[in-house]
Amino acid sequence: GGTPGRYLITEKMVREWLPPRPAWAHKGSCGRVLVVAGSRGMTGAACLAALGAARAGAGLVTLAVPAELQDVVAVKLTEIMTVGLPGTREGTVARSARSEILDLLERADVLAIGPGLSRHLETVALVRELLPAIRVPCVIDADGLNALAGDVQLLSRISVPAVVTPHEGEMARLLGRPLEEVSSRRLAVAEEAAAAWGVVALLKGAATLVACPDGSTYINPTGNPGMATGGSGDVLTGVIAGLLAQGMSAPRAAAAGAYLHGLAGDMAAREKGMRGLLAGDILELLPSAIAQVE
Ligand code: NPW
Ligand code: AMP
Ligand code: MG
Repeated sequence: GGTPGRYLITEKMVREWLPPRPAWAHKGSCGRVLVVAGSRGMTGAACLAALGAARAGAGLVTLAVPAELQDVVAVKLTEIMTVGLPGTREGTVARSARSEILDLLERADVLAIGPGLSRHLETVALVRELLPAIRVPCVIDADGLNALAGDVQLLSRISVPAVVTPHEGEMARLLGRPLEEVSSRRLAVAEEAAAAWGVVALLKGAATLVACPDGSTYINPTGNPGMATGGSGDVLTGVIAGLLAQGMSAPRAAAAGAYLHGLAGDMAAREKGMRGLLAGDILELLPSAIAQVE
């Protein structure tokens, strides 16, 4: 109860929100994540998102990529299952992958979609046709969001809890507004988006904002400029999906995900320095970040 407000995310909050891992847990009970991501040239984004979900504690993670890329990602990923989807000549997910993805979602608890998908017209059509049909909570990022630019009302038609994770450039594209407007009005932009679309709107950057449809907003204190490196957002997408899969609500999964991702980035920066930090280092330190909070 109470009126919604603005809150700094604290370690104590995240500790209280993290779902217990009962002694009788098994991989099926810890949540199954389906990641739809990647295209020729952007397989890394897909791998980082899938591993982010696994590192956040999801029981089972399946990565679906264009079929021509399945072997590539399978070689890189030991713990993640992989699926090949119908692809285009350009190596992106084809429009005709919709029914196969919906079939895969029958055996998943959460969908994460977008990292590295590209802005190919067929892939854009796929995303637009898929989202209104999904029946599990989802995280939409990167090219999954770019696909909605010009038809952002599609977000209001999603009938399940959803988290969108734009950086400022993606938010500007989604809204069809200048980048400067987003950068100078971050809080208002995130809060208006959450209210208008009925989704959790996580606006990335220094002090990531997590605006919720009920009007409350969480502000993340963790993270550092070393995280301004390719792939770090793709890891975050996976982390939030992994937390959703373990039964957290969309606002809490987004806020705790931002906090833990930033804390792992801070630990990585302490170890390696900010300049040489890689997205993979954030992944590697996620378990330590979670252990510190728990
Ligand atoms: P500029 O350049 O500063 O004028 P894009 P992307 C603007 C995949 N990746 N943070 C910026 O303006 C992703 O998953 C694959 C960031 C520019 O116009 C996506 O699918 C990797 N940008 C795809 O690449 C590793 C900001 O926004 C635009 C900004 C494209 O994603 C890398 C950049 O956005 C990457 O994750 C801000 N705070 N503020 C892989 N290894 O496979 C303004 N901008 O064009 O959507 O590019 O984010 O790289
Ligand atoms: P993306 O642009 O999608 O790769 O996402 C970048 C990730 O790194 C987001 O989680 C950002 O919040 C984080 N990040 C980037 N730059 C900074 C910064 N200067 N301070 C804190 N976090 C940052
Ligand atoms: Mg990104």
